[in-house]
Amino acid sequence: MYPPTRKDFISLTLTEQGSRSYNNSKNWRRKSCWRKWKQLSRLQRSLILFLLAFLLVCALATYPNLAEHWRALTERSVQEEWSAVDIPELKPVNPAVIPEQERKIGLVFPEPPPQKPKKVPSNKRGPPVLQHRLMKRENASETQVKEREKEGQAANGEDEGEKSLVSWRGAMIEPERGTEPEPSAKEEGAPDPAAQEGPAAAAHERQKAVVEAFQHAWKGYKEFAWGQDELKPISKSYGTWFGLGLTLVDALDTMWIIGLKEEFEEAKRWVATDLQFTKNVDVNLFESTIRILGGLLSTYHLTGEDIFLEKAKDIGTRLMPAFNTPSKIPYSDVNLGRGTAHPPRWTSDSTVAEVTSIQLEFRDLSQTTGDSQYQKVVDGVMKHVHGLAGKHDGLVPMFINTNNGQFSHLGVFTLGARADSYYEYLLKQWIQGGKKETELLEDYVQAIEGVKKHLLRKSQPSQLTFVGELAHNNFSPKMDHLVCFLPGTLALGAHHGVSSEHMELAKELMETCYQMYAQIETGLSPEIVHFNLIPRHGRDVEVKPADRHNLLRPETVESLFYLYRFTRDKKYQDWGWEILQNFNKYTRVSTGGYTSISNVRNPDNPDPRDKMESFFLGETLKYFYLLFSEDFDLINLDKFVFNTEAHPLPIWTSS
Ligand code: DMJ
Repeated sequence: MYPPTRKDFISLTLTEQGSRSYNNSKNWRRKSCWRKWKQLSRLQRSLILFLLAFLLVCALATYPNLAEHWRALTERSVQEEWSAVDIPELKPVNPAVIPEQERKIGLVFPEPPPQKPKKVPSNKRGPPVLQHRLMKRENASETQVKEREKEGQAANGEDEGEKSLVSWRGAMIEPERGTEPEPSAKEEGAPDPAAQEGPAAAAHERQKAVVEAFQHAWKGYKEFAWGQDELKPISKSYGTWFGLGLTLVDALDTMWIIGLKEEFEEAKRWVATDLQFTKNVDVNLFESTIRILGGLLSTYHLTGEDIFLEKAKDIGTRLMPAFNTPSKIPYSDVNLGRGTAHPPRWTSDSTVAEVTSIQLEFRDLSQTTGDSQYQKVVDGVMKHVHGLAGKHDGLVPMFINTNNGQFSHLGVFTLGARADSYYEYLLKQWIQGGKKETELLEDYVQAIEGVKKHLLRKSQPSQLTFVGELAHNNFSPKMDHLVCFLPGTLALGAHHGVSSEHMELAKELMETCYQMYAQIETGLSPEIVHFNLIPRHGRDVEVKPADRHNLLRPETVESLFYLYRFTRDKKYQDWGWEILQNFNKYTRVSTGGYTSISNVRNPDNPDPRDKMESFFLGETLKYFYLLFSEDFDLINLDKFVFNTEAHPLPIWTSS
């Protein structure tokens, strides 16, 4: 709200006469100065002239500092304006924020030193592919350690080229860390690294930017939320959901994959000593399965370190009471310490996506431990759902009753919240199990046919293919950002031989998901969009006020990763790069961490929400890193399948 306009003001009218007398007085002042100058002695005049000349020489000699100082002063005042309206500091780091001055003077950060080969420690286990991966990662880590040492020097002012802070839209910007200065965003006319140094080099630079982003996020977590569930980066505090160090556990395998060995080791120590599942605490079965159980299992498979399997087995066993229901469809909540489970207070329903997206993890736990009880309960759920009435050409409702085992709230179909990962896990279980469980594949293929028949439409004016929703036969052009997992899943299915048509649909939907970012003012997607169906009216993507938030979700980046892996079309990397830059512009908090925001449509005030979801480290940054990787063996998609929280689990080679 603007304050009411004040009406009391003074009016000044300069008449002809008035303006003439103003000119006269100016002339008079000039003449009187000259008279005074003439009245001075020669010595006095010489002294004054010498002094002026001296000041001029000093000013010229210190010109850059003065300019810098002046710029800092003016920009600080912009920043103060921001703090006056209570906007927290956001610190971009990507190309778009390289200080103009540094770009002009051609500040170049030194290249990383050549890597020294390092021996694989003998205590690491796992299949040869993992050992090979381990070796590569350790070599990379060494390079990164050296880079970090250099960064340390730079931070201590030992690097000559470093400049102190400048600001951008009220955000404090520090000198670049760990990456060479990147060019600015394209619209600002800066060159693209791809054009300068070739595609491979560009991808490498982009990966370094992801590692830097992770380190920045981790810095905030470590400082203000260590061992807690979620960082609140603005208030420099933390949020508690389950009290199980959710962010730390979710991020373990990301650190391993991107080569942050020191950070990984420190987190591992926390897992070994502080991660206890004996607490009297209610946890959500689905969330704790995909994030904690999935995170621990994948870290075990990547590292071969027993502590992760021990912890996985502990939590897996403690989650088992959820399946003690009349229908064997699990309750949503489990008390880990007490060994009791219950549905939400207001209903005996569970969410369909939740009860059908815990299978990869429980099945893997059985395969890895040799104890079949975990697989048995989740396979039972899938068998039951396979035979249920109430589906619509393979599409499932969003709720299922834990007493009678029937779908409830019939007639509403979405690929978004509450149903999304049901479809994802049909395909992925089939892949995980070595493509033998044909019922899973049949259900998946039928469901995609259902999507095509009932939910696909084209938007206006750009003819973007999107997935809407169906409520009692009424179509709604609403699409959650969550649905953007679908292009990646379709591409994965096509890669595994499901149907080449699926790849074509994947490409179309990928374009749509990208446009959900590109058509928005901040370049970041809202949580939900509504597509325009009316010709010659407005733009493709509409956003309702309640849907303008962005929670740092991964789905679009995830799909970009799959699409790049399978097509090798660089445009998917470029799209991802744009998105990463926009996360850095609008969600990065200077003191550490990234925050979800409330308004993607307002670049001047995206309205930070003060929460960094654990999936930002578990998924979003991991998929960014993999998207920019040219090493297609890094989490080989013929050997691993990602759970819905981006934790890679091995595909079974025999069963
Ligand atoms: C994650 O926890 C998982 O990807 C889940 O499947 C959906 N929601 C979040 C990310 O958006």
